[in-house]
Amino acid sequence: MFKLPKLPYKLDALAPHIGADTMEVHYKKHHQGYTDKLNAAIKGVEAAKGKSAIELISKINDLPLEVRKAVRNNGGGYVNHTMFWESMTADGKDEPDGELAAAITENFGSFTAFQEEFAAAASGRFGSGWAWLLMNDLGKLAVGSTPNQDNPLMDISELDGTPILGLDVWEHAYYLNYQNKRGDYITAFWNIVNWDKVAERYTESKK
Ligand code: MN3
Repeated sequence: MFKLPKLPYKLDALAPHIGADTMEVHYKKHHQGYTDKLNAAIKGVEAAKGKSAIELISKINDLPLEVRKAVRNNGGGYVNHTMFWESMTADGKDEPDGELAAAITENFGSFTAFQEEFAAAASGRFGSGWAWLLMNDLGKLAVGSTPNQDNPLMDISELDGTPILGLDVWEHAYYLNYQNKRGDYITAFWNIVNWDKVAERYTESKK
């Protein structure tokens, strides 16, 4: 059984960029909902036994046909949100440093150019989904987006790689703070990125 992971800060910690009212619903209702529905979907499924959530979503095609859609949506939701909460902090750095900063400059030209590309992926996703900074299969940093709760780790995802930073662009992630202005939410996100955590994932993705 999967459990709702503990939030690494208080519900109001990310305000004013993401308010406590948004966090309350997003974490306690949406993330809890994905958790509960993932558990319900894999109950009694032999192929899912003993697997981590990441293992499950990485090999959705290994699961029985009748549970694949539920694991794609809710396993994806479970993993994506767990990663999302960890990717934010109230007292992070303005920009990445060290090896990650160097890799971003090498791949995108500059940190600003990376931010523009990431924002374009986030605002260009029609409907609900996620924007990602990921390590692709060629060992290069790349930006992209996925629909719904798809994650680049999924065997059935249109975008392949190891995600190191994700931004939830479902309306439930920003509507109370920004209404229809997704662009303002994306801009505010840069104030609360946990670059140390992203750097840790970057290092891990190179192994
Ligand atoms: Mn969400």
